[in-house]
Amino acid sequence: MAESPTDTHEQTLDRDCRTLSRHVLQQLQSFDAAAQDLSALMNRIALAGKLIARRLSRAGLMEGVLGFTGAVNVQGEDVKKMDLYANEVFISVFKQSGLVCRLASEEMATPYYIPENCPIGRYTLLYDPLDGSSNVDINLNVGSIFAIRQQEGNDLDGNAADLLQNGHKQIAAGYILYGPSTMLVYSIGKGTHVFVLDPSLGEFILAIENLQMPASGSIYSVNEGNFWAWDESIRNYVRHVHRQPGYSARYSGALVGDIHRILMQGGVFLYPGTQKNPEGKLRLLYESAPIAFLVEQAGGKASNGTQPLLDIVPNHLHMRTPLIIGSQQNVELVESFIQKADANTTVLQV
Ligand code: FDP
Repeated sequence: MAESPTDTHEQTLDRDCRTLSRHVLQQLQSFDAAAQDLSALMNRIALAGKLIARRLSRAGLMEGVLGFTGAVNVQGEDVKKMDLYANEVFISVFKQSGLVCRLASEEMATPYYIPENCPIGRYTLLYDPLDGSSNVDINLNVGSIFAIRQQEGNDLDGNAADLLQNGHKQIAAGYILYGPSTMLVYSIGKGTHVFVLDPSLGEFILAIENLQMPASGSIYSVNEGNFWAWDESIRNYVRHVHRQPGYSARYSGALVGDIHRILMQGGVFLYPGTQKNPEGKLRLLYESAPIAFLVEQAGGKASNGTQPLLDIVPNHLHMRTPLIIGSQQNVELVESFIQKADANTTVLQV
């Protein structure tokens, strides 16, 4: 961050030392082994973010970085070379760390086990290595999303069944936004905090502590290309918004970018179900639950339209869910349209 003329040396130094790993320890107010582990875990995630940011910043200059690999992932989506790279980066930074026994990612059908970590690594990292990858070839913002969960039991059959639990079980969650600057936003259940990568130091430095998002906002963020595939209740909500003065549509095609705007400025992001995909597109464990954790810690709200998002228990690792998330009042307004439609359906059925 730029030094202002009034900054004393001490202030500048103090600011430059507000690093991510130190912040985690301060939040936990402890230096015990569990606190050190969580701090080290966040530090590794930050390293993954720096490696991915570095590659993205030079992607247009290097051979073999952009475009598709030709493979299709477990989600049925074409894999980009950067998806693959980002996925491998997270695995590499956690090898020999002693911290994480398993990594579960949107890009892998089953979790990746790191046997040398397993006797002691009691955490699991869940992640979307490169969110919004349709933006990657055109140099627009993309992100990485992560959550940390405690491993329960020894997972001897390798099914990772203990991961099928609600979002309140997340110990930490966050995202890295690769934009004009690289930002890391995280929560360990003690508020939501924003860090900016200072490239001259190679460190994420605290920029906003205890971010509180506005209770309402004028942004609505949704892919309106799906308008005729949505349920009538969502169409009615969007018709309502069109008639209100002051709303603005903003949709970048990368969840992390759209959520970052809403966290900062308020409003609502929606990815509802469609006729073809009633559960929508976003993955509960790797995308929706971590983002919901952050947004709720910043005073916002997240739901699938009828149920708090963090209460949903997945029935398989790659489960998808509709997502309505953002400022509390905006989310409640969308929910009221869904409830109205549900009530009408019940009356018709009676
Ligand atoms: P992408 O498939 O490009 O990785 O994670 C899914 C996601 O992007 C989100 O980042 C984004 O909000 C959404 O899909 C965009 O989907 P649509 O193109 O269907 O709007």
